[in-house]
Amino acid sequence: MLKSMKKNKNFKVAIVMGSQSDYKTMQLSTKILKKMGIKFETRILSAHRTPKRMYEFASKAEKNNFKVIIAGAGGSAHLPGMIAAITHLPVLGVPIESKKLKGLDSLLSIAQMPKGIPVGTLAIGEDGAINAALLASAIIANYDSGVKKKLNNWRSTQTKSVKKRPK
Ligand code: RP5
Repeated sequence: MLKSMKKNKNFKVAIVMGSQSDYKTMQLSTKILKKMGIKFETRILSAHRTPKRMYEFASKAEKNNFKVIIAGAGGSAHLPGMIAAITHLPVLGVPIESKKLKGLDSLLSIAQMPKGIPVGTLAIGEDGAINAALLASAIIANYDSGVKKKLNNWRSTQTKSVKKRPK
């Protein structure tokens, strides 16, 4: 474990989203983090409608003890990429399933980052929100044995729940 991480085990994950309308999807990330016992905060930040708020958050995220940022956005989904441009913290992007293009717009917008500023892009919609939280948990698990145990239990419960034969 890194010395700095050992000293401060107060790890937090940020779950940010472009709009209230994204919360239905992003709430699934919160459910997973709760199960893993990981502290998190949720915020509405829009790259387009509230750019100053987004900048304020991203520029202070490390100082505020966030270790991973999950960012959900839909349509012209610039939020994850803009946050990644401001902070070196890992940013996991969740493409929200938009009404008009079913999230393909969000996916391409989040995935097609220029080299140099990465965003870890997840699947469109609910699967993406769940997997972003599992991935954030896997990152935190490297530094927190309690989270590692919970994550491995969660995975083995999932494995056990898969029936051998269809009914
Ligand atoms: C994006 O625009 C948000 O992330 C949201 O997915 C989309 C639509 O926002 P609303 O018009 O529903 O507020 O910035």
